[in-house]
Amino acid sequence: MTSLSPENLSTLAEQAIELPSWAFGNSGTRFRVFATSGTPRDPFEKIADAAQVHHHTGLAPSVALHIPWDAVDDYGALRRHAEDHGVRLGTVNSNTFQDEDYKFGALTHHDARIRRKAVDHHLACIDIMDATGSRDLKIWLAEGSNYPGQNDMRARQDRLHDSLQEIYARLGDDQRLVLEYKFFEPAFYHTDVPDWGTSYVQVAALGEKAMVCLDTGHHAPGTNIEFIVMQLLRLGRLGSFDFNSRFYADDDLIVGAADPFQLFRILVEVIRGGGLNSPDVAFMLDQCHNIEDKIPGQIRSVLNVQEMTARALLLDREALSAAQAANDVLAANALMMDAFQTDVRPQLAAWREGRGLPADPMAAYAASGYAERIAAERVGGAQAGWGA
Ligand code: PSV
Ligand code: MN
Repeated sequence: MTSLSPENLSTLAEQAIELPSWAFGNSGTRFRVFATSGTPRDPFEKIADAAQVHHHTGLAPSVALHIPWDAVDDYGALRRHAEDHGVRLGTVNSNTFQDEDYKFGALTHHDARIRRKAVDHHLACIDIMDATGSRDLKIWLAEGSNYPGQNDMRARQDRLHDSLQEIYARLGDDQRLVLEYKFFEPAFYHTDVPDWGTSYVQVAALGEKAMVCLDTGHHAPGTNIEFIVMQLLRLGRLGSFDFNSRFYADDDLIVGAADPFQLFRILVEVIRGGGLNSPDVAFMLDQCHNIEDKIPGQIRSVLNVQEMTARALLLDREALSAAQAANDVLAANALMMDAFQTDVRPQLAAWREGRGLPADPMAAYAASGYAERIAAERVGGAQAGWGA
């Protein structure tokens, strides 16, 4: 059986996956949000929970914030709190989808007052990034229309460009803007940033510090996502991943759970394009845990990414190039499948132990007593939820 080389293992040792603060709050569907005992009541408790994931896996050294869900009076204190827990604050996500004013758009709105408010929100997010030491501002827009004729789609692209330009101009030298696309929802007829091409066109018009964010859940069924990964890496504009799984729409399920082979294929292209452990490409999760426990859900997620990265590293690229050059279709495909079908879990468990981490992070967390402790301690107050 093929095994991971020392070089593969040192690559894996560098891997870092950012966690979303909102994964630790309650979430659900439009039918029901189920509360869980021990759910954080504020951003400080969310970060303490995220630190548990890093503690047991060594894979998740940073936590993304969502503003205003994670708004606090003192961001310096939040930063120190994260550092005290062995993690740091990462990407700041803006939010222009939960305010009455944004019913018909935010950065694209035809009303200059509303556009101003939306741009100002992003400038305030950059102020927060200055205080938290965050590098990336992630923008996902809930903008579009439901009915043909409702909007002037062309004018909205122009206004989007103007708004983004103003936000971009405020970025510091070491800061970036990543623009996320999504093909539908909450608008259903047209979406202002529906696909990687539109996101690419918009960020390319801004400058080098603007990149595309690829959320794996934001494509139509059957989309070849690894092709998009290849193309964005080729263009030097793949800024970040929001990893998750989908069966139907934007399900936000555990990455690698629905289709591990797709995750493997994506990671093969990431490695091929030089995007693994590259400062240009941030690995993040964008998930919610509606029915499963949240901290173990996040532990499972980062382990899934690690396992599929390990399998992708096993791909014999020299043999693959030779098979491709010889038009040996079946040999080329067999090489992909050999790597994908290799169970790396025993080797990763032993390697983890050798680095002072638990062989089985899921079991280690379960045995730690943390879940029982937060359930007992976090009594009273309002539990955080997706949207608060
Ligand atoms: C909404 O679709 C969404 O899931 C986007 O993917 C964002 O990244 C996330 O919410 C947080 O705003
Ligand atoms: Mn996302």
